[in-house]
Amino acid sequence: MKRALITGITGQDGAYLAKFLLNKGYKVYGLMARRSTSTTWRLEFLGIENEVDLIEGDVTDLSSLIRALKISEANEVYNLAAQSFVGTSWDQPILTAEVTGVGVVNLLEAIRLTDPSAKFYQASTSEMFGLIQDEKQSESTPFYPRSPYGVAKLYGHWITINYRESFNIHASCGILFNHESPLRGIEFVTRKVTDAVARIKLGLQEELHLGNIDAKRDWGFAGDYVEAMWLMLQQENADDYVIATGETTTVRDMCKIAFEYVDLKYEEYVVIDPKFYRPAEVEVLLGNPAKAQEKLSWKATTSLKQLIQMMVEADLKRVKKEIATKG
Ligand code: NAP
Ligand code: G4F
Repeated sequence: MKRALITGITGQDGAYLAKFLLNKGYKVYGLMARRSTSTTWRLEFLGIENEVDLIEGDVTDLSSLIRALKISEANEVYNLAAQSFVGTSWDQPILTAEVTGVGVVNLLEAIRLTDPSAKFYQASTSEMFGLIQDEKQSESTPFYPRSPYGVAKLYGHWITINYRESFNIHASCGILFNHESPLRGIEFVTRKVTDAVARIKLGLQEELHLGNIDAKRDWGFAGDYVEAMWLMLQQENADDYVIATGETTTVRDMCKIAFEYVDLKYEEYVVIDPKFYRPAEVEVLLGNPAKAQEKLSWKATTSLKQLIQMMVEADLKRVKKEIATKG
């Protein structure tokens, strides 16, 4: 039986990846950071909270990573842990550097010290392209990060490549473009919108305050994207891949899709609030997933419309439940 260790298992991707690997017959371990309240709601949503083994640890604590690797004896290690919200990275740049950047070398060192034959996946990001240097970003597009988060991720990206080249570790980076789902954190724009749409439709909210709605993103479904992570670790040689849909849409048009699904007009509810503008913006992202398609036979299968509808449906269900519970 193959054994996997997932850092960030309580996050959106961690939960979907855990479910995907369980379905493939893996024994799944997850590194879980200690928090004062429970963080397992996503694992519960997918019905797998009792099927994964959770090990307490933190990517900033090397000893806990060594312990987690020894307990799990993982053949595959997926590093999904991060301070992943771009907005917060300007308020907590040092924490972001320590968790999202240095956390990566901690885990690589732990692998080097325990079992260098373990395969490693690093969650790199399209945010590294930032101020884009090519209209369609591919593996050869130069990076130009625009946030402390993007800068920290760039360190994680290059240190992963460096450990592959220095120590022959099977270490791959997935340069994933934005991917969303009903399990997306509420602070990210898609989920903020779909949650607001549900609340407005059910009479609990009147307005939705947003920042730069002219920004464009290449949005896919997280459930599709975790398969690409796994595929990378099944290749004979480690490599880096862009994972994207190849289509880009403005935040404005994404809002339109969400509001129209419940027969509302976004223009009547969205209020532009400079509070949500960023000190430096990534105006547009558009990925070229040709290499993943050719080498991994991977392709995004969920359209933005299907994705947003799935998210609105899930939020309508949640809000209705909330109303019923409150009486
Ligand atoms: P997410 O929902 O924010 O999950 C992040 C996970 O990291 C959570 O489980 C969190 O634990 C954990 N974590 C945070 N700090 C930690 C620490 N110090 N030690 C151990 N664990 C820690 O993020 P996601 O959307 O699933 O993304 C997964 C990864 O892919 C992240 O690295 C993200 O930066 C990257 N990425 C995401 C996207 C995207 O569009 N979703 C695109 C490209 C790359 P708690 O639950 O305790 O907070
Ligand atoms: O949903 P977002 O916060 O995602 P962002 O910044 O693109 O980052 C996400 O994707 C990255 C991959 O490219 C990941 F690496 C990262 O971890 C994260 O998952 O914002 C998307 C866009 C931005 O341009 C933002 O300025 O939406 C714009 N936006 C406009 N109003 C807003 C809002 N974003 C948020 N979060 N909240 C708003 O009110």
